[in-house]
Parts: sequence; C-alpha cells; structure tokens
Amino acid sequence: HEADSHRTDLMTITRYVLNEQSRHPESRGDFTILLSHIVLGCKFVCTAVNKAGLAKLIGLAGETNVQGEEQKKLDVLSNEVFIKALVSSGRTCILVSEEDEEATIVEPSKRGRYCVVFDPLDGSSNIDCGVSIGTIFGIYMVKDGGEPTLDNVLQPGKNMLAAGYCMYGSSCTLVLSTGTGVNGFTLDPSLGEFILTHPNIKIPKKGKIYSVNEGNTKNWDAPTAKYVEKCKFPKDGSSPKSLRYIGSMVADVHRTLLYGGIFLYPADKKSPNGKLRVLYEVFPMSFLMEQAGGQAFTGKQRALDLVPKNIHERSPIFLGSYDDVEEIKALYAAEEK
Ligand code: P6P
Repeated sequence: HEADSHRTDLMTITRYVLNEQSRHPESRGDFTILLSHIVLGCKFVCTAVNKAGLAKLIGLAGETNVQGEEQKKLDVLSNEVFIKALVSSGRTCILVSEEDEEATIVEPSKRGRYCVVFDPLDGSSNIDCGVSIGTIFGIYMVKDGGEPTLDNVLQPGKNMLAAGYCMYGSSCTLVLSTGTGVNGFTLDPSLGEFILTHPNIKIPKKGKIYSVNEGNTKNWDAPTAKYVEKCKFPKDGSSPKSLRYIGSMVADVHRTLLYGGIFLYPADKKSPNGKLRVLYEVFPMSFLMEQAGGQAFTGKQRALDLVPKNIHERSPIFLGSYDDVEEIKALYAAEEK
C-alpha cells in the first residue's frame, strides 16, 4: 500500500515546520506560530488575487465594490492583511514592508522575537494582464532584547533564519527555506492546506536561460553587457541561451530555481543601485538560491554579505545556477583589475 500511504500521508506546510521545530528542542514553537500566520496571509492574498480579475470582469470592482466601499488596491489590501496577521501572531517586534515608508514597531503587549521583512504583492502592476505575482518574505531573530530598533532589520541577509515567496499564478505555490534546503508547497483549495509538492529543490548547476530586461541595454555597465553578449554569441561554440523575462520577480526567480539559468537586475546609469530592494526582494531570493545550491552576487560581493544602511535600499542582483553566476563574477573581477 505504499502508493496509498503516500496519498493519505499528507505533508502539509504546518506539519513540515513542526518536524523542523522538533530539530530545535529548545524551541517554544514560536517560529511555527509565526509561519502559520504568514501562511494565513498568503491564503488570503491568493483568494483576493484570484477574485480581483473576476471582480473587474463583472464590474464589481470598478471604483467601488458591491458594498459601495472604495475598492482597495490589491497591494494595499495585501499589506494590511500581512501586517495584521503578523502583529496578531504575537511573535514579531519589527515589520518592514515595501508598502510602508516607515518600519512597524509592534506594540509591547504583542511583541515577540522575530523581525519580518516582506513585499506583500510584488509585481502587482501585472495583475490586470493575469501575469503571476507574489509575496516575498524574510525572517530575522531580533538581535537584543531591548527596545526594538531598526538595526534589528539592518542585518546582512546571511543572518536570516528563513525566507520564502508565495507565487499567485496558475496555482498558488509557496517556496520556503528555514536554512536546511528549499521546499515547495502547493495550495490545495479544497483542503485550504499547502501540500509538499517540490521536496528538497536543487537548482541545476548550469542553465540555458538568461532573464533580464534587455530594454535597459544602453544603460548597462561593461561586465553585464559582455555577459549578455556571451549568452547570445557564445565563444565556445555552444548554442546561445534562451531569453525568458516575465517582469515579475517571483515568476522569473521561480522558473530560474526549477529550470536553472540566471536572473539579472543590473545597475545601470539611471539607477546605479539597480531597482530591486535589498531586504525584501534581493535577500530572500538570494537566501533561497544559496540553499538550493545556486548563488547570488551584487556585482561587487556575495549578496547575503551586504549590510543594508536603510530599510528600502536597492542593490543590483545576479542570481541563479552556480556556474552561470560564476561567469558574471569573473567578468566583474576582470573589470576590477
Ligand atoms: P522592469 C515588478 O515591478 C518588479 O518590482 C519585480 O517584480 C520585477 O522583477 C521588476 O520590477 C521588473 O522591472 O524594470 O524590468 O520592469
């Protein structure tokens, strides 16, 4: 009955995290509780994103919904849901969101030991055309017990305890690492549970895809320009790479993680620090890539070694298959000489 037991032995994300927790006897289950609240937020956003299209179609949304309330933009709504879920978990003390200029310091009575940095709905400009979007998050342990200050979240990405994203696409997929590899869970709407569907994800050592917005070519620096040229006109007689660019980071990174290849958001003359944000885009995706056997590079250093100076800081990023990132690191190193 091996097959049967597989079907009935549902590995939900909650059970997976509980198994992880049992590896830390000293743990009081706080992390499990925190994660269950993040999962709740993802389930809510998944429903709202799927309804958004329909609501627009049948005119429910427009400017107001059936209750005549002002229809909130989905990213604003998602942000409110995550902030409320994280505060009510009683396990957080500082929250940094792409949607909020200032960090949220949780009121003392509800404070816990974790700091969560997140983009509640990255790529939301793609909603109207049905392209996959996602939530990206990273979790730090608060550095010291005192009054929570921002330096608890201005930590290098290598200090993260966990990171993940939830992609709202043809299915709702949550990819998570708690520091011992990467696992993918797919929402079963009939159960309302995330089920383990992609155990122990490992990114191919080398890929055949490069992912960059070629519209910025005229602004690239030499190493990036040289690398992209090599993808198109390989000197070693190998076949050119394919270009795949969705323009939604969660979708581009998810494809890179599963199929291999490299995702680039380089610096350019217009934006010398690139476009993507360090805390809640670059760090979580870099954390996942390293955990899956890939790597992530800023053009100057290992992405996870970066120490951010402000909570919305940006950085260039090159992440994906180990060998592909190694090639662009060599081009930047040659530039340094
Ligand atoms: P560009 C979406 O707006 C986003 O923040 C990321 O999800 C995506 O990778 C990037 O911007 C796309 O930027 O400049 O190529 O449109």
